[in-house]
Amino acid sequence: MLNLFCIVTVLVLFINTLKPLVPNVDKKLESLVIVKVIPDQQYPPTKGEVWPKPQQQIKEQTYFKLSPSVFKFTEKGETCEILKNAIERYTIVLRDIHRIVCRHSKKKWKHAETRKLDTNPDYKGTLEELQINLSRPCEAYPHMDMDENYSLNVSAVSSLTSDSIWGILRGMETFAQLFYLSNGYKDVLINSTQIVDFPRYPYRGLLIDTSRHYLSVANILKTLDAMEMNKMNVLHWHIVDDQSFPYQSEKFPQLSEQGAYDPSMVYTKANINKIVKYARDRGIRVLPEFDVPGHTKSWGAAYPGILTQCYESGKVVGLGPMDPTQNTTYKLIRELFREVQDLFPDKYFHLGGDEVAMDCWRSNPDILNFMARHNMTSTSELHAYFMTKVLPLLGQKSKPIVWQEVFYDGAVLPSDAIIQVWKTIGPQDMIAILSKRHKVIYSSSWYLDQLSNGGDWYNFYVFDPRRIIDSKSLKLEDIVGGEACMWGEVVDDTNFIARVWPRASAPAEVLWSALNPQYTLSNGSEIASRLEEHVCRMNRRGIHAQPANGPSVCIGRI
Ligand code: CP6
Repeated sequence: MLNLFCIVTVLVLFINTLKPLVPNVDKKLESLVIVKVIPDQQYPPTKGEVWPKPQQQIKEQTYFKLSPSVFKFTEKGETCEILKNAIERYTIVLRDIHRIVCRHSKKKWKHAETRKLDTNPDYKGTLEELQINLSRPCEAYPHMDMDENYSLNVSAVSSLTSDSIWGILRGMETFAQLFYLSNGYKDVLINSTQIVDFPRYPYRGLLIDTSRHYLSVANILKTLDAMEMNKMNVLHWHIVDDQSFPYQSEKFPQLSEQGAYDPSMVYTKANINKIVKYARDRGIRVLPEFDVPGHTKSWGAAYPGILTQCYESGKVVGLGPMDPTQNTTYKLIRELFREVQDLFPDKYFHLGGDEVAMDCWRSNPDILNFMARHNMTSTSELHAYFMTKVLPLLGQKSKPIVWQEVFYDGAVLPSDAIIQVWKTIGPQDMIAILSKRHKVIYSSSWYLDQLSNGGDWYNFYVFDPRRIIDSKSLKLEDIVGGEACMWGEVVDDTNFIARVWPRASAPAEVLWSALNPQYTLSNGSEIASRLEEHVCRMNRRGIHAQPANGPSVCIGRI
């Protein structure tokens, strides 16, 4: 009896010691548990781990050596220009990894190291081939419902299989990430591996803002390279805003002539075509945003008449949001959007609708008069009126995406309109929108313009938008994904890439990979170590991502 009592007591005491390891949190807020990664600590990089982590992966001890003169990609199924371009690209990636080896092999201890590798029982020889089995013809452009599933089997003759070119692209990136440097940077190795992989969310976006600061075309292309490495698939291009109008319109050339920062700081039709094609080759959609009616001051450089005059003590003091009472406003929007729709093949068009300076509307006697004539009692109703008139201007060619204010102010939204949530970290806005059967893109947790101390990626890793909603009646698949937002106030060509990467890699993994069952100290450091490798890998491919954690070294940066 006493014995049993002792056992129970010891058991209870033991369970109590376990408790602090398993944080006791409200089910709904479970995903807000902070990943405990200590800033400034050193995390040893992993070797050949994939970011974002594949859904299912078996990795064996046996491995092969890469020799670029032996290895080849072979097309066994359908092929197309996108695939041919990808093979060319990844051939260069593998050659560049191998160049690091060539530099180190000149050192005099080369032979001893090589002998050691060749006699290791786990060493299975040289990697010969990756067979690419694409079973269906390529699609012309990536889209919301694109299939990104693939399976990958690495052995001497490896194979990559997918029904879709987009799955093949994701699998080729995974394949490239499985290689690692070994034996004192003298060999490039890859382990026998089987992977079955697919994304958790269909929409995995990055917002860039080219109005607050101009970003060069080269930097945007570099961003697309980085997105491909992180399996992100939507570049949300917030192209114009209050500060500048860099979009060069053929129908309305004055918009950028008057509204761009400089005649050189514009995006021409040729620039945009190049960006769209470069993105398509990487399975990335380019979603244009022309934010209306707020954030539009730069339109007024050429067309002051479409903006509202703001009053103070009876005097006009400046220009505010678009003037919803003028027919010319809607005419210009319609004509401009037609042109933009022809340039961007994506089926979606972002209309903005955020942060309208309604105090300016309220200060203007003509606006107040218009509201009175239309029985409107608040400027939110005027915002709804404006958006309700603008939404149909898109016609059949594109479906709208809008910021959450458009939903809350009560615009008449088509059922296929997607709402982007940015204001609250937590489920309440998503629940309100899902209840009205709209799809949602979540971005509140992923404001890359907000800095915290050191490598702050773990602040972005803590939140899964579907996980916090605790309701059986809502359709969680309607949360189509999320977006990391790099607002441009304090980033330009000098710091953009390093500010975004690897911080955006955190939402990229949350949106791709299987739900992380429990964020604890131990797997927090597992994530940190994988990210450490990923940052070095990005640098080796010419993306100058900033350090992820603490002190570290990356050999082979280009
Ligand atoms: N610009 C535009 C911005 C922001 C938004 N729209 C913004 C607001 C608050 C924060 C960060 C960015 N700079 N056009 C809101 C979607 Cl914290």
